[in-house]
Amino acid sequence: MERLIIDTDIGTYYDDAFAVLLAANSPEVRFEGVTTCYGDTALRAEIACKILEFVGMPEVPVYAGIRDPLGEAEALMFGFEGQGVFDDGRPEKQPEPGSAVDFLVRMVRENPGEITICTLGAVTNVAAAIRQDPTFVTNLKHLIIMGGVIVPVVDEKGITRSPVEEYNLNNDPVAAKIVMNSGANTTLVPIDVTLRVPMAKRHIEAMEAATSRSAQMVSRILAPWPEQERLIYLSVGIPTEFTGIWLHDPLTVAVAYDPGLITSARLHVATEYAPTLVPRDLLVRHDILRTIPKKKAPNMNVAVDVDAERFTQLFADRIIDGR
Ligand SMILES: [Ca+2]
Repeated sequence: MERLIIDTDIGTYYDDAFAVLLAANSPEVRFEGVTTCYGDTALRAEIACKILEFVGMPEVPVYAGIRDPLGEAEALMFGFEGQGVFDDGRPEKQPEPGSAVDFLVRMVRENPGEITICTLGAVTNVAAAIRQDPTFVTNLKHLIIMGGVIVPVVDEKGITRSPVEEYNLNNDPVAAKIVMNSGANTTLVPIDVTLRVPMAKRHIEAMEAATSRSAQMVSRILAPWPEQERLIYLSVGIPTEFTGIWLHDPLTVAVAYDPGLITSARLHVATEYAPTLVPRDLLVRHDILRTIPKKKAPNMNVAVDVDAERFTQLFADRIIDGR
């Protein structure tokens, strides 16, 4: 059993909620807790509470984490966080009192070599835990980070689908540097790999027709997304007829207990600001934190490929047949 904590910016995109639902429906996982990061972490914690309560797992503790990035960057909220989740009311379940960072530190210290943390947003909480406890890194079993870009994805029309910047790490570059340089047993699941796991239409339709509570929640959350995603793409200048429903965060959780889903390479990955040509902005930017492999002794496992068919089927099956 993988003893798992999910650290998440749940609410902004749909996939964090799907990742929590996947963990809740994975018998391989002992679900130890959820911590929230980035921006309105109290709202995010309430969203996590609602989802856990909805599927009958109110015993999983939820802690609101650090709101602001460690550097000077301000956290951004899109304004549609929680859409669909609260359709039938707010949860009775409340977040635990106390800080997410103290929870992470306590769990890892009291259970050396036992705890896996999946980060699905800015890594602010984990960076703070590393700073707070010098034994955190060695006591942590496994840190799995959804973040970064190793090989930018260019589609058949020549449009860069995964620019060289990636949302999670760029939302707190200071924390990203601390975590990536920490020496923790790390697996990086970069967005160029997670962009290979869109949900198939047949899977979406099967979930919409399913009756499990998890499938009902997935359908509720998903409802506004095809149009919302299109508008987001347009707002950053990427014209597209169809955007996928991406399972970035669920894949990251599944890797915790089924590492054979990905092909990984041992690489040294550094984070740095490097001058970056961003065609859509028609300028070179110097404020984008990049994840760049170096010819140095490897410091982490990096996902370089994924068995997309097996993973998307696993996800759909777990949601449809689950609680
Ligand atoms: Ca996320």
